[in-house]
Amino acid sequence: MIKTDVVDYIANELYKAERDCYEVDKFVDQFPELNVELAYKVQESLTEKKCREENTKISGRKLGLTSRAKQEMMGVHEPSYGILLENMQLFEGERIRVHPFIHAKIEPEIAFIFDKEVKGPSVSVTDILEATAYITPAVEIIDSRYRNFKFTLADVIADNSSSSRYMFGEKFHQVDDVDLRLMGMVFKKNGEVVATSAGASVMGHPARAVAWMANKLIERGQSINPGEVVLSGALSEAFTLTAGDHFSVSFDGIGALEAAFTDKK
Ligand code: OOG
Ligand code: MG
Repeated sequence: MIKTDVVDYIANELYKAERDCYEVDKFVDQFPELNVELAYKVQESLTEKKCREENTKISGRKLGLTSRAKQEMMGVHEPSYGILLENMQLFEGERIRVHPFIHAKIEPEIAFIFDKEVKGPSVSVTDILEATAYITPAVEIIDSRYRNFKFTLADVIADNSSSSRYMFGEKFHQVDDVDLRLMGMVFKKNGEVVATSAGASVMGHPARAVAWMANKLIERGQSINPGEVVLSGALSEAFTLTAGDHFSVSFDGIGALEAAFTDKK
């Protein structure tokens, strides 16, 4: 197959796996040419297909594998990024149906909401903080399309960094109100503390992860746009979720967010 065919083939396989809720084998074995660069092309093709088929549009971006906890859990030691679409957003208070998921997990994150454009290639932590309108607690539901949630860096990038759904708090906070590095985090599952962390778990400073992404995006001619939301990447490992589960993430100084799951249709 020629390269553009490989890109479209993989994008299509991943699209169908998500739509029809089944696992696929990772693609690096079948396509040894699948490197990081080609994988971002697959991600773009997949995004275009979803926007077209699902009549939705880009609402922001997400970082992945930005904390040691996540890198060790997944055995992938470099960060990645992905796209968030409008139809992936969930709102606090709604019960989240588990039916569309293959084998979803949930993770605690920080959402940055931008009111200015951020364009690489020399974006710093300060640039990110200056362009941020608000920060707020967030959770991401990830749902790798790969068998047993196992992948290489290129595979996970092609699969839009495992993204599935996201939710962020409706109470917004100024970045100056907190020290993002020292900001403590407590993650609870069904009332029990399952993880604790602090902002610095994400690349030393959560805004550093966002700056890293902005500097990568420009290689593809892209930037963070005003109005977009960016998820920092999880501050702890991710947790399996099933119907009936209830999760809460609380951050020092910026409040909490809750997510409850149901098997009701
Ligand atoms: C890849 C996506 C990781 C995060 O926050 O670290 C991610 C995965 O673990 O499936 O979203
Ligand atoms: Mg995540």
